Amino acid sequence: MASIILGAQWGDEGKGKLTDNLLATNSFDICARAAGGHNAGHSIHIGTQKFSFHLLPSGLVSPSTDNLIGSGVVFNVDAFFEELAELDAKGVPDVHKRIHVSTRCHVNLTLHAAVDGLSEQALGKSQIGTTKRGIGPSYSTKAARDGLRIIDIYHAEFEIKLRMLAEAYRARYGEILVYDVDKEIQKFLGIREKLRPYLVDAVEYMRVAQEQKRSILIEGSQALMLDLDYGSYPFVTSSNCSVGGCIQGLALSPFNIKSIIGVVKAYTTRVGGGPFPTEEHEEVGTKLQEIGGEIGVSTGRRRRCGWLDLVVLKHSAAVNYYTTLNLTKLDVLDTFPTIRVAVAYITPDGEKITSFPADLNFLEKCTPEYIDFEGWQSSTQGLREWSDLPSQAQKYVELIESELGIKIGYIGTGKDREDMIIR
Ligand code: 2SA
Ligand code: GDP
Ligand code: MG
Repeated sequence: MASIILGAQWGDEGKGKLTDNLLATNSFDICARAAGGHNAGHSIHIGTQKFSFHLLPSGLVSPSTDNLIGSGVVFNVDAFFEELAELDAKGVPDVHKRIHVSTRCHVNLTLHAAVDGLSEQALGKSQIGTTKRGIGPSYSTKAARDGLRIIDIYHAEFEIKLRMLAEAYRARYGEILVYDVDKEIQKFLGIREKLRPYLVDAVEYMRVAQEQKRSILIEGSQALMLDLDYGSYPFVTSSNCSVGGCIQGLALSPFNIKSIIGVVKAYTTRVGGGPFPTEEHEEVGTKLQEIGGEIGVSTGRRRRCGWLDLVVLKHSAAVNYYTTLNLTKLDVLDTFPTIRVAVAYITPDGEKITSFPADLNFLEKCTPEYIDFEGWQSSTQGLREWSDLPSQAQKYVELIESELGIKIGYIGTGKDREDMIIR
């Protein structure tokens, strides 16, 4: 059976920490990534050790867990070997034996990253604010059927297809595209035998795993509001980071889903451009950013910060059907005298709406309606028991629970693996 961890807002809710916590407390057989690529940044703190996962599943920190990079992921070979080397250096056992990669993954090329940079430049002020890791162009070439899968690296056509792809982009961008196709071809020729031992037919891997009733933890990357179909398009990533993307990217039987855990930060952040109705530009935003340490794990960018938005969360729950939630970073709100929560948006006609509009021009004209919640103003840092939480903090948790109609089963009170209240 599978448990799925999904980001419920705009990412960086603390999916890595929950993955690690669940692996430590429930010992899953397999941890799998279904979509996205090395744009993800999942942080894990175990005592004094810190890990940042980008392409690899966080399950590698758990010595008894097997790990899969599923077919829906776009695969960067340099990131793969760099991250494995980092884990080796940190003394994590048997990482090379415990990671498997689907041969159906599309290859994320240096070419894609170069194109990502140029297409962002061309957008000027309306930039998406991508991680510039070539994720969008990788999924574009995949959808256009020009892409190269890992399995293609082992065939002579790889070189021909890569040259064709490079020529097509050269025709579009001309000399401003800085890219050496020969160098990339040589890199793949040099690395393909090194990569071979990690490759699997992931359809067969998942079929057998499910037939044998192995326990699977799926680590979502990015988040629902960055989902290609249901996020704040076009300010999204190019994969389906919703529950559907997990089924698709891993050939997971929907009948084997045991739980879908939505990870919700106690306030809201987003990195990159795009709408953010509850964003705080002044003192509150800065305070959340500083106390929350809101810095991008992959790019080092400052994250934009604001209050919790229940309209976003209701939209998120309506797509992902969370069975339970993990509210994270509650401790970051400890010193705020007043905590605001958006419960609706007011349209230009004065109408109240509680669903997230598809039309971003219309959304821009809406203003959030808040309730002001009295803060608890005492430390929740590192608390592990529900009964130890100040009663106002309990009420904050219960408010979110009752508004969404979903149980909050896990509450994060610090960055360490153990800083978690389980209810
Ligand atoms: P991309 O690179 O094409 O996927 O970017 C498109 C949008 O998706 C956002 N995005 C992210 N948002 C939050 N966290 C992500 N991972 C890193 C982290 C990000 C970082 O954990 O901090 O280090 O900056 C992530 N990856 C993609 C991105 O900001 C664009 O809005
Ligand atoms: P992910 O992409 O969803 O895995 O999240 P990131 O790792 O990008 O960002 C979450 C940040 O918050 C990381 O620095 C975590 O160590 C930290 N974090 C996670 N949960 C908590 C929590 O409950 N409290 C605090 N203070 N930090 C947390
Ligand atoms: Mg992150």
